[in-house]
Amino acid sequence: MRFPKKFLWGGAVAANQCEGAYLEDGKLLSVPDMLLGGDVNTPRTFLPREDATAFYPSHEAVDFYHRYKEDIALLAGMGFTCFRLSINWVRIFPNGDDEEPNEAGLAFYDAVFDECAKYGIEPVVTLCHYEIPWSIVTKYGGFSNRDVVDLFLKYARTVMTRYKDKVKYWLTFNEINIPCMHLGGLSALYGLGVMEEEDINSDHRIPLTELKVDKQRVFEALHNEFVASALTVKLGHEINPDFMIGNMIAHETSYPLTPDPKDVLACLDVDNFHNNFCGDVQVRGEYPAFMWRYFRENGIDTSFITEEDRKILKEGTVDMYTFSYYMTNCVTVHEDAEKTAGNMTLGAKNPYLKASDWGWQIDPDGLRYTLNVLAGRYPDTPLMVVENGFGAFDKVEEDGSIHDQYRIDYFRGHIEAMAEALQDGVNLIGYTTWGPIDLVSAGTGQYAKRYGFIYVDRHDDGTGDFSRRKKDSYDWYKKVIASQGEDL
Ligand code: BGP
Repeated sequence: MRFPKKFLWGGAVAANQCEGAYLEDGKLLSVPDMLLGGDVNTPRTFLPREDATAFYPSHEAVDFYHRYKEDIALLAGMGFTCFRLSINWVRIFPNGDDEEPNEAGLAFYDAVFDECAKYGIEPVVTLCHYEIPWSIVTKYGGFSNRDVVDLFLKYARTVMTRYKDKVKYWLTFNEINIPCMHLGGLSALYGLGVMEEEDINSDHRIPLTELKVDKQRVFEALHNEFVASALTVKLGHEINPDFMIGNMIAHETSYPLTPDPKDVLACLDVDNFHNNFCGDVQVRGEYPAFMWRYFRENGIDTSFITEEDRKILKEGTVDMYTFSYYMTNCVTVHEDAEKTAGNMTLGAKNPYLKASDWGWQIDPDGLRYTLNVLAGRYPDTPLMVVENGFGAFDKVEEDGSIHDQYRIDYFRGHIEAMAEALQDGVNLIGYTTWGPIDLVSAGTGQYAKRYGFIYVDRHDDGTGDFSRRKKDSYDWYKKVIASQGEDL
């Protein structure tokens, strides 16, 4: 058998990208609800005040909120043994600081988890997949305010207690390292809920790439998230010692573009700053040495990293390292190198790789490499790939079929790479593809960038009836799961 018997097979979504129902049953606004959709070349835009005529993709998304039964049945049809989804913090604490949780929100996730249980699907729950309550941004200044750590813990305690017998796998913050990959506004706002007053109160649309951001504040906010994550791990184990609680890193694997030692060193720096910084804090429980150098050289005042917090980080290390993997990038000091569009950042173009329509370079071998590197760095920590997928324009044929061979090819390569990594001895416990059902893209806000095995009839011009249909990749993934990765 190529994959272990207990290997978790499934897919991953985020509440803000699939649920819709953005003001139903007591829910209030979260960060993504304030963002307009962009297109292939235009990033999402922040709009300070709601505009009824504007298109906010998360407001309806793909209507999972009302269609979760149909959707989970479709996922079960592929043989999923796990399903990664996030709890939308604002459904539970609509203002972020409410005294009591919102029962309607809690009841919704009870129903979702019960539906999963019906099919023997293990939920893998992200506590915060960019869904920071909007009032936490405006009233508290996001995670740069230490009080928000307590608000998050109250939320974590509420849901972990409520679902302690329904959910075993938990992830604290989605892609906690994105503020390091891109020190600009999108990641500070998405990841940390940090935005300057002036931008919050502006009266015009602001492209996310243009949001102002103060570096010192970003590192303080990120530190508070580390502390919140570590305290959540501790708390979770008190609630149920069987919980497996992980971090979640947007793993940006990089290669030096040339054998120039300067490129090799530049690549080392990128790897350390983008990946290993957050990984080390959450797996090893301490800030790595290279970060102290970075802080020193960049004039960051580190007095916010107190002795007490360092103890908390040590006591709250994660049970598993989970990560997203879509592409790889090259790093070079040579300025004439051709650039490519990375997930959140710009890298140099790898001449050996093809790219998606969004410029994401496809690299299955890089996944085997990444898994081996991570297993070497964190030998005692199980790994899980919790996002991997191919965003593409899909075409519905006249007879309703969708021939997404490119997606099958992408997954085949990456599953092959995981099988190889298992042979290498890597402790890999599961795999969830990104967006098993089409949803709204996080980076562009588009419906057109589709990831699913299941197509959703919904488009960026607001048309479509939300109906679902299977793509060719649906039966293919079903076969892969049924054969434990044997039949690719
Ligand atoms: C990751 C996010 C997801 C998801 C994915 C694909 O960064 O965790 O939320 O959206 O990327 O990105 P995009 O939607 O921009 O194609």
